[in-house]
Amino acid sequence: MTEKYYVTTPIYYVNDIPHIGHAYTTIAADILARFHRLLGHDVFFLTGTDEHGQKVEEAARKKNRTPNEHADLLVDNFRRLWSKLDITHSAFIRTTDEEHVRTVQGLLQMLWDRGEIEKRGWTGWYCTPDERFWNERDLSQGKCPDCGRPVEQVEEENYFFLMSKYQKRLIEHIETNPEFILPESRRNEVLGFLRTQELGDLCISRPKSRLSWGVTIPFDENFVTYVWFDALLNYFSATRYLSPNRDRTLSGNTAPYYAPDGPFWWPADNHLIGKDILTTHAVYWSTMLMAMGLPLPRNIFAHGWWTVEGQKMSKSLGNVVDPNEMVDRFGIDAFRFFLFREVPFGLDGDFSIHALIGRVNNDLANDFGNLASRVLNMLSRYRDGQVPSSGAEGPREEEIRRVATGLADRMEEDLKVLRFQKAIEDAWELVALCNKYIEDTAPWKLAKDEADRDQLDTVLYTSAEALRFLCMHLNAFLPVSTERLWTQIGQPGRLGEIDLRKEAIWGRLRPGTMTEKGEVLFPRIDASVERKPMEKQDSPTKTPEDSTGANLIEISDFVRVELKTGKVLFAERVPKSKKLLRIEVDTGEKRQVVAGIAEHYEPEALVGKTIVVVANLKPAKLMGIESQGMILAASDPEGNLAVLTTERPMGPGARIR
Ligand code: ME8
Repeated sequence: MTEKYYVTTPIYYVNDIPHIGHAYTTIAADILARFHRLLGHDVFFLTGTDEHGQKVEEAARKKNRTPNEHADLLVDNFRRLWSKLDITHSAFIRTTDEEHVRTVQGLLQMLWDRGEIEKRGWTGWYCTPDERFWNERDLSQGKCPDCGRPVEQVEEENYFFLMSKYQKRLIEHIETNPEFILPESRRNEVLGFLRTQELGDLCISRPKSRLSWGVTIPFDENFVTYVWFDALLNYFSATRYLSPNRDRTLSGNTAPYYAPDGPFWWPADNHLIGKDILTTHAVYWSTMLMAMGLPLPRNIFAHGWWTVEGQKMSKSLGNVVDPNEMVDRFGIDAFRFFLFREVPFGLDGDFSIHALIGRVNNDLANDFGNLASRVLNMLSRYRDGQVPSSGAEGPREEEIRRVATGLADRMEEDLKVLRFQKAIEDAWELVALCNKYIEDTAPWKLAKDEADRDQLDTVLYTSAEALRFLCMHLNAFLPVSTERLWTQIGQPGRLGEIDLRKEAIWGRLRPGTMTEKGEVLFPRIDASVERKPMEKQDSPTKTPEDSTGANLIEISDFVRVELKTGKVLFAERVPKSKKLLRIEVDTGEKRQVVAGIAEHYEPEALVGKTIVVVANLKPAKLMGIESQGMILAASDPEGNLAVLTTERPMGPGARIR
């Protein structure tokens, strides 16, 4: 029987505009899905959107839409992005799907009938943005312990899933299944929490008087289901109506949606999530499955978070990385490759255009791309594009063959525990080996002497066969360029559809195969003409090449300058100076600044104004007076000068970006 492989991403809040974080998890799942398909496994790759709950309800209300209309409009942001990134998901689930809603209700009814759910009165605290309840003791200085935002007190009757009784079993499961939660640091984190704190029961309902946008509780229509309880069930419900129906037992399945024996696809092999939602998956979801009598997933992997040039990504900072833009500028493969080559999966990473360009130019253009174009050029020049039969092989060729044929096993081992970076490095060992091989054997010299014809054939065959191996093994990471290279080296059909185990046999490259030089696989990016990162485009038609490239700084250079608003408290002329004023200013803290504006401003005229101060300038002495910062002013060629102020009243100490 064919091995099955079921991988999931979180279902993303439909409200969000997709960003690099969403793309990261989804591309990770795509790499795994593609790799498993090449290994001949039956793959179910699920992604989708989380559409119920307060956030969607509120956002829809603000736009004068029903929550349904709102979700229908926004879901396409995700669908379009996945198509643009060439994501190969098998299904896209929406929690508003009728089948999902029925599954949730079926399972709730089953848990209620089994006594796994209880109704209780409850007083506690609620964090609206996080949609989570907290007990008094959970709060951190009276605020939400997770996000730090204010919480509101609530008193109401609700339904509770009796999660606490599974605490011991969950600890045992994590202890006996070392790969259940990865990476290990996250596993230890969950274990630490479970061993030291008492697990409470989980409130899984919301009264409709407070929230109506959700799945109605089947045994009490005054309540809807807590959005997380509904959302987590997607991983199971999808197997009932969205999975590839690969065997008859599934397509002919008439069992009720909540049938506890589970279909072929359950349990999932990898639930990929960000570290922010580990507790909901490792604890809520696992105990829910225990109560339902379903097996637990093989693995939950919590990856790290991306910051952008050292800063948290946020709308207010305007530094949100839009994957659409990255693909437009650099292409699918460069973006994918950077994300998984740069940072080990599981750790936090920092995104910058500078680093991305570095990776593309070094690893893709210099290493892999250069190897490909060298080999194709030599085949064209010395053998009219035809792959020759290999001559005698020596130790060098044997080494390449050994590394190439061991690659599938090594990469499979790496990807079992989601070591994407290591898998890429494994393939790069072959890239580096081949580049060195070409340097050492110098085919351009061999080509000069007919007596070396056999040896040249060996070098050409070995390098071309190695390219074929690289295409196959890197396809999951670089789907677009390897597919192209596959055609360039004369291979028939689609690379993405091969059976890796059958094809990864050394010598299957047929002598006589016609190759074509084609275009450069990974053109180098000229960093000097690339736009400043995260810079907003002035007009949609403006291209990076429009910029002169002169005098550009990176955003990372700019953000090092701390600009703040400052309220002028006092100003006076500096004795014996025509130009300088000493100004006392409140920038959140009091400081003095010496500024060369005395010819343009009377000191009194400045008092009370809100000006702009460079707040992190090293102090310097001017005419013996220490200046703790600098005031921004505009000056023109006519010699006019105007101190910058804010367009609207602002308090002192506000950050300027
Ligand atoms: O939490 N770096 O949805 P969500 C890396 N609907 N990954 C990031 C990231 C960042 N800066 N920001 C977000 C939800 N992510 C729930 C999930 S599942 C049953 C319900 C990624 O839209 C990461 O995968 O907030 C994270 O877990 C996910 O986006 C959260 O997406």
